[in-house]
Amino acid sequence: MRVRVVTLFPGMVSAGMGFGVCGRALSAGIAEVATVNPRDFARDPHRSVDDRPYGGGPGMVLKVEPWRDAIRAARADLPAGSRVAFLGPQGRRFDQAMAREMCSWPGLVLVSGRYEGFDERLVEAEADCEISLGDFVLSGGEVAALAVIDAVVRLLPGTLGDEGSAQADSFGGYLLDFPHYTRPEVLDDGRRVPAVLVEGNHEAIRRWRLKQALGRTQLRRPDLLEGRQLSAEELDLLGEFLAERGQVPGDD
Ligand code: 9D3
Repeated sequence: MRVRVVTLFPGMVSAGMGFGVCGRALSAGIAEVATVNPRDFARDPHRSVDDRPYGGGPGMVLKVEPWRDAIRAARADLPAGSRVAFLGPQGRRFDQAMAREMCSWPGLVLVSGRYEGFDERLVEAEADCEISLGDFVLSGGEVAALAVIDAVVRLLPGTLGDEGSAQADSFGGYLLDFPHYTRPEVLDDGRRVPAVLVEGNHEAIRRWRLKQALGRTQLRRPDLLEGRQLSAEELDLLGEFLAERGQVPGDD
């Protein structure tokens, strides 16, 4: 997969690449990430990429021409069927389903804004989609671009070992993870690893993990369970989990 990030701060993007699974995919040639700087497409003597907002108000608005030319240059470098995604707080909330869809695109242009955002006509003319990471305020799109790249690249075939892909799919991917433990079995403060994990009964361990995953999901992210049809075993385990805590679904 080929990715271009259009940004005024290319160093922020390159500094975040090249580590871990993402870094390995880049050096293995599974993904390729480059930056395009709209500053290089500014034509005026001051090389301006932003200007004052029509209608007044604070801050600056990103100008159409240098951004449009940078996006078109990025796009020209990618295969047909590539998409342009703008990053911004008005976008659709990014999720795993979007990451899975994006990893089937041959190329991706991520447009990272700064200041008050883009001239709306640029978005109308150039965007195939708009992505937000959620309801919080970033100072620009670069960190969001890194998050999207990380989520997409780790799904590309050949990027993860068997270990990773198996783990990603534990319990179908619709539950929060179960808690994990490693040595030592007893900490200085006396807290122990749950006995079932030490005893080694694989069926008991599977049921304990599924129960923890269900219980934590119900308590922390009930939205993930809404509209999910739980199996008889899952309902039993969730019931046990909540009973042990003296809680019933919908209690909090
Ligand atoms: C202080 C300016 N805000 C007025 C209410 C609007 C605003 C403009 C530009 C807020 C943030 C930004 C910069 N944000 C991003 O580029 C961004 C972002 C985000 O802020 N939150 C969640 N996801 C994303 S993706 C890109």
